[in-house]
Amino acid sequence: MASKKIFGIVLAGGEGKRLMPLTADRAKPAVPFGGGYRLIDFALSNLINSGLRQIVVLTQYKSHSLDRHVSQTWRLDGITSSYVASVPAQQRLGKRWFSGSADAILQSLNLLRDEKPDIVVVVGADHVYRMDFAQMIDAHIAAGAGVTVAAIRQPIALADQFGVIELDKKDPTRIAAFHEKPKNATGLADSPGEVLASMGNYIFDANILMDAVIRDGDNPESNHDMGGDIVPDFVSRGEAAVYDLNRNEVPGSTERDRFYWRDVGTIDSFFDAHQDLISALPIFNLYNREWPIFSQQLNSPPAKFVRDAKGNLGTTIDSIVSLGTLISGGHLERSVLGSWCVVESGATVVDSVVFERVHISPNATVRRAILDKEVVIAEGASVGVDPEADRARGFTVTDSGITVVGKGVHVS
Ligand code: ADQ
Repeated sequence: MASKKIFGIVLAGGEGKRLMPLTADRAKPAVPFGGGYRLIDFALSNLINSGLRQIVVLTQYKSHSLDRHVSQTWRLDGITSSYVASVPAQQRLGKRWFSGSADAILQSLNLLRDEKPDIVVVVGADHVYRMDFAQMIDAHIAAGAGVTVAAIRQPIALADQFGVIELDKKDPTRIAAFHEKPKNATGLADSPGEVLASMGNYIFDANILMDAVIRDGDNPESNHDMGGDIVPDFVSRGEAAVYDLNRNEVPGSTERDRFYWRDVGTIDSFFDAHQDLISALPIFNLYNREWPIFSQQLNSPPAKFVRDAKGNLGTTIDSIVSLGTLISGGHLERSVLGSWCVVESGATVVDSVVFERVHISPNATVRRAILDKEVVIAEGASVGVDPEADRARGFTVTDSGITVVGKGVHVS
């Protein structure tokens, strides 16, 4: 990889409908995660830690908070040619927005023509994981394929959310068939309960990618989607290689989180991924200093845990608490709290994900809930205790019983 010029494209225009109401007025890659992060920070940290220094983030849907986050947080050194730039849809090819992820690249070809890279790394922005793309680039160069697709084994029950890869029997480094979100997937020969899923991360030689999206743009039958159209086209010509995440070695990874990768596209998977962060032996370790996950550096005081005014103790266990948050005589358990929250005397927050600037008043109860930013829970009120009552109040409640309270709502 050393002698090649590498360019990164982060596809960040997805709407994230299944994460509503968390995506009611922010793009999915801008959804807060793990207290102080946004989802896009994982993809960007991986690219930066892999040595990439020219990265664009293609945005479209409700991109204001995403643009602000990228421009405020991802400022690389101004005296080099390093950058992470957020590029909004600009209608460069007529009066239309991006009609799919491949169209987003087609409409941004000026960026590739300006930079003239040898290799382009195209990644999604919605996943929690660690990955060294330098190793994947080396594998791509060695394979000599048109595209290399990153892959990981996933439970067959999730096959309809992913591109499912069938390997060539003679040459298992090549992809023989690719089914985008199949209804009836076949399990792997050595593990019938699993499929090999595309991670939505691709490596292309730059000129091959440019030709592919231009050809795709001329095809009236195409949906202009990387996974649905571009990758299958390479596969049909025998030009797609696979890179299994289990070949990737990330410094500082633990046995538990070495191959961790989660698509947090639904409320349940978003909630579960938070639970993966908070146990004493986390399934995903945020404390790996050799492969840091970067995010916004808040100019805020540390979190503080105090007795309430009457001297009642609060307790906090198996939780993550972000800067600026104050726990005063409340009880916090198996929860993730964002910055500048307050949990008051006698309040209980258990199995929950709380975004920034949320106020939980005395004697309130929050259980199995996700509270978006600036939610206020009134004194003695409860959320997540009675799913039917929560639905009746207009909150989203998943089949598994997670209640989601949208931004700024006052719960009494
Ligand atoms: P999905 O994530 O369902 O599947 P898609 O909705 O196209 O596919 O999103 C892929 C990425 O592109 C996301 O990061 C999204 O934000 C972004 N994106 C979507 N539409 C966009 C647009 N118009 N402009 C810019 N960015 C856009 C994909 C692959 C599957 C693979 C899964 C892995 O298609 O094959 O298995 O990712 O999660």
